[in-house]
Amino acid sequence: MSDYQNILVDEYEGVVEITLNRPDKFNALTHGTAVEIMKVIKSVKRNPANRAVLFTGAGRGFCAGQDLSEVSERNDEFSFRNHLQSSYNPMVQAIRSLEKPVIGAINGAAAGAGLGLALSFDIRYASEKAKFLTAFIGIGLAPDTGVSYWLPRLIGPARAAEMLFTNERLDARQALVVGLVNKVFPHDDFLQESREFAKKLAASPTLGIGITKRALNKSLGVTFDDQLDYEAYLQEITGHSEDYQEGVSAFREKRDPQFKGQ
Ligand code: LHQ
Repeated sequence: MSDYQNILVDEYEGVVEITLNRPDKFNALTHGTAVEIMKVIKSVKRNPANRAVLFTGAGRGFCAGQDLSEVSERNDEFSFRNHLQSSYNPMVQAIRSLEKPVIGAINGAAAGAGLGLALSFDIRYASEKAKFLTAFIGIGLAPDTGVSYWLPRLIGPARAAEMLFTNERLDARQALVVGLVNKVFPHDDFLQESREFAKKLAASPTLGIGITKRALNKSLGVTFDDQLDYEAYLQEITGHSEDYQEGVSAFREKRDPQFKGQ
């Protein structure tokens, strides 16, 4: 997985690390970046050796959203709808539906569609230098890239409205308090902490995590009773997995389990 123009891709111990790599533009998004991210996610989906994904950004920013130097060059025929439906929507859909853990190591500002990208991850670790802003209203836009879906679910509708209406910036500590990020670390430590966490997840029962992700995704739009049925259906899958056999054997034999992800 090399030869990308907008991202760097590294692999270690079951983890695929994707670094947004346009640091002079705070890793602002383009169609090309979205296409490259989708290619990597597709490849991760197919490769059983890839058992976790870690996203981060090069330089001072995580991702400043749409590259505004790119859109300003477009003419009146430019369709926002088509752009979103061909770029950022399938990108965050691919991440969300990937049945493997996706972690964000948020190094700096996450804004606009870059916030949407960050919110599509399962878990976010942040540097003390991270900051979070919706940015859309700052240029007269409404939210896109899933921000109006995840933000109220993560921080509540009134807090989401405040961030969206006012373009308020949350620093990493504030983001932790409201539930936008899972953990905050000093900047010098946060990437290593995020990598260790990704490696730990990559050595976990990947099938079980994938099915868990499927259950969590489903829970966002169904009743309690329907979710109970869905859980029972899904447990039929994990209950016949190799990792379940290994987990129970290891428990009985009082040893650490060796999960293969199957
Ligand atoms: C940038 C950007 C950027 C290019 C910083 N583009 N260069 C979807 C579909 C179609 C169209 C429109 O939009 C969308 C969805 C969206 O994502 S809308 C939201 C677009 N994003 C923004 O409005 C965010 C704009 N940026 C900012 O608010 C700030 O730059 C943040 C808060 C990200 C960082 O602030 P600072 O730490 O003060 O850094 P800075 O402002 O000095 O920026 C650093 C450099 O990055 C600077 O370049 P320069 O050459 O002057 O050093 C910026 O021009 C560049 N940059 N965002 N989106």
